[in-house]
Amino acid sequence: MRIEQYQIDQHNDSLLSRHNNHFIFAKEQLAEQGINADDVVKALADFQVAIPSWALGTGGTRFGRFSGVGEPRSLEEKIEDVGLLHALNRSSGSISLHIPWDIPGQAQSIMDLASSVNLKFDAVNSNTFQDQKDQEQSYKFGSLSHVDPKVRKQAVEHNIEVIKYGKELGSKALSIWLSDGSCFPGQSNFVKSFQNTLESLQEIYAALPEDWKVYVEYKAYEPNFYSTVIQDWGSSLLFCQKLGPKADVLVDLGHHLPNANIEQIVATLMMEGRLAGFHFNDSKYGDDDLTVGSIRPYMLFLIFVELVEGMKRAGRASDTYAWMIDASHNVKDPLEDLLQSVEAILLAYAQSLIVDRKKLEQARNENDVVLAQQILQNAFRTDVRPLVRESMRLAGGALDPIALFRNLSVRTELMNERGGLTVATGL
Ligand SMILES: [Mn+2]
Repeated sequence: MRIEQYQIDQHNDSLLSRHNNHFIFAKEQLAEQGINADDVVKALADFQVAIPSWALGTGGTRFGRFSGVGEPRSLEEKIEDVGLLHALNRSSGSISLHIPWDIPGQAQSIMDLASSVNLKFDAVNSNTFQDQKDQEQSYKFGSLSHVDPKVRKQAVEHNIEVIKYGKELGSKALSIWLSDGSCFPGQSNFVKSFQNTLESLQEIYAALPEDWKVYVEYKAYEPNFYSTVIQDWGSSLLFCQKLGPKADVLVDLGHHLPNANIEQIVATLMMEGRLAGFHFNDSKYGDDDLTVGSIRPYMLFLIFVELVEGMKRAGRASDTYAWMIDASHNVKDPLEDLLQSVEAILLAYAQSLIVDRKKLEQARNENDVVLAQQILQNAFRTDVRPLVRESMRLAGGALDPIALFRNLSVRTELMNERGGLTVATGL
């Protein structure tokens, strides 16, 4: 299924006068504070969030999985789905593949299909957290950190193969999340695990093409519950520093211990020039992988405050970082959920762009704690939804993507095309 531009235009026409009123009001409000709303709208249009191939189907839990209908059955259908999202919001212009769940058969035809719906290929993700059919060595007790060099070799070769697939599609980065660790005290030697992992990563690093990066993602716990080899940003940074300039740290919002100050982690990584990008999601307890902004929107905003400041300081544009949604759950239509997530990201970004940084710095220098807090909260409490809508509209997207998704009965169409009993590949 494709969404045609005239369908989006018709939808926008029906909402335009109401939207214009809201936008003009927001614009005037911001102008009173010396902020040009059009600059914010422009920045929003440039902010693209990659969609991972594994978020297009209904996720599961340890206890069960309730499949949705019309889920993508192949890589081609996953590309089609992300194409639908991007047509609606113009902010989801790339897809991140997971190997071996999404091995591209014919690279050229996959690339043609992607460019026909205006998509690029984001980072490619390797998988050594589960065994594949007919795999010689098992990852039950680890992969890149394994005590047996044969297992490590297999895991290294897998990552190099993932780079090969990514190269064919024009990706520029390999993303590694390692589930290696131990479940019980005594099970593994922390130092040897680290050293084995470093050696394995060095071999992968050596296979990176000239203009590629490797993103090293950390996670505090799960699936291992006693120790994880790359457990926190410090470990991740240490690996990256030992590997070299092509390695940067990837922050996944759900991969921290409870109450971690993630915005401070972001600030530190950006100060060191080692932030690769972000995996956005939200959580109440652990790695819940819920819709971005659904639980802690203020934290998301505070993270964006640091991201914007870090980008400014480094003189880097937003498209030089890797922004991706990494979420998966059981109870929503995955495409509607992704539209909500992208919107939440853009809202937090817009709010962080309207923070009065000069005044904030002044308040900090004068130890005016009340004013500093107020400056941030003023921005957070500003309704920036009209700005996000305006940016989507100007880029050719819909003023209300979820409403249009429903009006066009996209899911029913997909069910008619693909059937009711589909299960997205890899999940
Ligand atoms: Mn992640």
